[in-house]
Amino acid sequence: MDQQDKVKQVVEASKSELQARSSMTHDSGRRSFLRNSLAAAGGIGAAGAGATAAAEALAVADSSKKMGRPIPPEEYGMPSKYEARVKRRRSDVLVNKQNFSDWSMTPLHQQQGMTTPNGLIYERHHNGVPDIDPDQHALVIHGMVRKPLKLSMSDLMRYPSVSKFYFMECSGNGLTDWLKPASKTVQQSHGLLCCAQWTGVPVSWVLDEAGLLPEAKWLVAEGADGSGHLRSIPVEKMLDDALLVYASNGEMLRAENGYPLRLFIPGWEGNVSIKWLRRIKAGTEPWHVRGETARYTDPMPDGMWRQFSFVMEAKSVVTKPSGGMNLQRGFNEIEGFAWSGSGRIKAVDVTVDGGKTWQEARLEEPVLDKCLTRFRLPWTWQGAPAVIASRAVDSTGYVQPTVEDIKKSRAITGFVQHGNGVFPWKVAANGEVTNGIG
Ligand SMILES: Nc1nc2c(c(=O)[nH]1)N[C@H]1C(S)=C(S)[C@@H](COP(=O)(O)O)O[C@H]1N2
Ligand SMILES: [Mo]
Repeated sequence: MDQQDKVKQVVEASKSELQARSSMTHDSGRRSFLRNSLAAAGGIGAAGAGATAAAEALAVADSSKKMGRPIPPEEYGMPSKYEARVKRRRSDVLVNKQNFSDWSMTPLHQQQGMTTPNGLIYERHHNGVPDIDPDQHALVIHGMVRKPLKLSMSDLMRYPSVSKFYFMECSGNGLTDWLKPASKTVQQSHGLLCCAQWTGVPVSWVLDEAGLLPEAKWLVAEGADGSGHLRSIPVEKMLDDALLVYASNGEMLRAENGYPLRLFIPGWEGNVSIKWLRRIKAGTEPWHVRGETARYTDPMPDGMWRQFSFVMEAKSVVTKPSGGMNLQRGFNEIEGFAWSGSGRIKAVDVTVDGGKTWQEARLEEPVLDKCLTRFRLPWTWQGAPAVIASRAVDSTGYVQPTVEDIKKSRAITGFVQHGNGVFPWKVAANGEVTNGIG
């Protein structure tokens, strides 16, 4: 028997095994759903290619006929050159005249799994990325404490550490797409969002050492960048779960994410997670800095502006299919992310008919507190126009609102913060997927 015949034999054998398996009756619900919808759709793999084409595909590959690239003495591994299109991108909706106060977005539709690779974590800087030598950097704890502290990076790294998975979202995420479509892709509409495993020292340990006075009710944290970005944070939250973070996803922070040290405030708007952290001062009142008066405030219907809207409330978005994709008829898995700054994701409902009917999606483990949670729903698209959206419910019972719901309690004027409305994607009969807001 020559090579070709052997290959054909293997292909035939695996085909009949597949047939036998698909006629088994004890399949789980999900498997049989997949089997039925794949059968209805004529399968996914090289539809109708047949044994000859399959056998050709199994001929000895060119890559098997030569030596591979050897391991260099040392290197930092990079993604395959074929993945070069996976990049974070600056907004093309709001084009800045300068790029010091700017942002870039995470390609959520290309993120696999739960964590965002370090090179794809969105960026938001008020004055560019400073270059900070960790050997020169120090964190000062002062104000209403018994013993002010000055901690070098090596001091901080002598503390025991903790590693936690959390999402981080900019309160401006989605600000261009409140009322009418502006963004073409989910990267641009929702990409001021990431999830990582953050490593560092609980703020409470350091405050304990400094001897925080009982009268201290607020702390202000300041960055060492050109914007001198600072925010006031209540003591309660700082003692609860705030972290002094020096690493993400197993390595030291990237310069753009706060190297060598950032504050990390789980579940709260990204702008309180001060990067390039240089000091924390304790006092009795918030400081009412520019970022708490002129910025990061929300207009209310009575003409007043709400301050200190810290929590990122439950939100979700479908990432597949999403804007810019072309849907193929037959089996498709609807996929997306849900997250809540108030706790865990309890459920995600998905609609394919613009909200007339909803189906509960499957949540992928692990489902963690204040963390991105992936949801999935198998779907067969028959070719009719569809409007797809998701709606998250969190462990407090809070249900992700529609933009119409939000309008009842907030004044929606131009670019507002904290937009967590249900977000639709439109699927046209030709499979084109576009932004369906408004
Ligand atoms: N020092 C400093 N900290 C900062 C900022 C900044 O400009 N300077 N931007 C804030 C904002 S608005 C957000 S959303 C997050 C973004 O963090 P990232 O760039 O690591 O994604 O950092 C926050 N911390
Ligand atoms: Mo932000």
